Amino acid sequence: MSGYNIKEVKARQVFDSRANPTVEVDVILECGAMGRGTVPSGASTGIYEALELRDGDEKRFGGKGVSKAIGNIERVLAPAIVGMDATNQAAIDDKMIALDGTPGKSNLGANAILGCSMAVAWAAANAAKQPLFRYLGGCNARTLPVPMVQIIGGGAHAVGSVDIQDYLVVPMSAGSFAEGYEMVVDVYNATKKVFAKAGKPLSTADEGGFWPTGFKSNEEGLALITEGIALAGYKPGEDVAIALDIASSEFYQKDKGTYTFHLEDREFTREGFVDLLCSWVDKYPIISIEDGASELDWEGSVLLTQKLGKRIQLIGDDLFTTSIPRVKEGVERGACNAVLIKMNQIGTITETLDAIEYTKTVGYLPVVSARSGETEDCSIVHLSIGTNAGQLKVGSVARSERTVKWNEAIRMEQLLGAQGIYPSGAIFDRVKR
Ligand code: 2PG
Ligand code: MG
Repeated sequence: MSGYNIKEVKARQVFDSRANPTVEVDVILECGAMGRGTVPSGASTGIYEALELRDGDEKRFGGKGVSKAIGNIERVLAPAIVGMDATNQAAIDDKMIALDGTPGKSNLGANAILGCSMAVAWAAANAAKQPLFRYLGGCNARTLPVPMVQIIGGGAHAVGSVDIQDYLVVPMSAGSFAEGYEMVVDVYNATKKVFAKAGKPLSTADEGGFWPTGFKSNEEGLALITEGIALAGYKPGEDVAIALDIASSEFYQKDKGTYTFHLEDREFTREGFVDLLCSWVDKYPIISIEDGASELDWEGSVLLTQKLGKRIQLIGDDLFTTSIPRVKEGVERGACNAVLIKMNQIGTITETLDAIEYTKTVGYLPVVSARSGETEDCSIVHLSIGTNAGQLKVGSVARSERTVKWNEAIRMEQLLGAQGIYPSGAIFDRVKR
């Protein structure tokens, strides 16, 4: 399309919310429109994720520099995509994938490729004077996501605390995104009071949730949040429910096939760990569990799905890594009923859109997600609305790299007005049979 051809690609090193360097790319079109993509970074990364290229030079940023990735953009990717039509996202992404030539983007780096891919999408949307969600999804892209919000952060996001990574809440009875968000903000503030009453310091973990200091067990967090929901004036389970990201790959003992809670000095067999999670679902208002079994333990995921898959949402994150072949394998084996969608696990916008499409086709629920290391980029909000995904997980309601996403969803809900759709807690009916 005239004026939509890429004129210039500029890459730079910026920093994420954990003070690590990351890749940022600007794409400028012939018409003068500009798009920017800033790449996030995980801490509990799955072994099947596309490669995040880091310099490895311990003297700078402990090896986490991104100058190689930026060099790859400047030397290889930019010259190849300059001149291409920015509205042909799939052709641009295919070209970058081909230039890399490896299944895991380990040659040029998924961070280098994704930065370009995101910037191209924003540039095309800006040139078309459309919000990114509408550019990506067309005129029927209008589903606001149900927010999944972290209240307590543990695991790799609060090292040395509890073993479980995310204790989150989900509004169930809200009529709009804005109302649902208000409810989880109430719960966050009420849980703050519960923490203060229990004499717990109010420090924050990597994603803005409370750092679980002085916890004696992993279960303690469930009790505190349930209390917080009630203190905020909501009915636990009916108005606001709990979601967990166990991130169990982090404490799975591959050689023995066991799960270890280091905090409690307890080791579980696969069956024992599944039983523990089932007992929590019986006792607490839990609506969703992510990575309840390790990325290496298909049998654990299948067993958990047999026991809970008709009652609650079971998400595969490290298990699926936004990869269609892995989701396919999960469907064939009967593992989980939902897929966490992270752009940088796969490395391009096109592959992310394909993964969401595939997830829907097989009847699983897509849950678009941020990473623990984030920036002011809000592409994922548009990705969730643009694909009518229905759910968005962004960490907590504190810290600007999180609120930049939630606030964008509030704005987009206002922009959509009466045409916006908000699925509310009914979205979970699709996994209950
Ligand atoms: C996850 C994410 C977000 P990370 O595991 O789902 O909580 O964490 O980005 O560290 O993988
Ligand atoms: Mg996870």
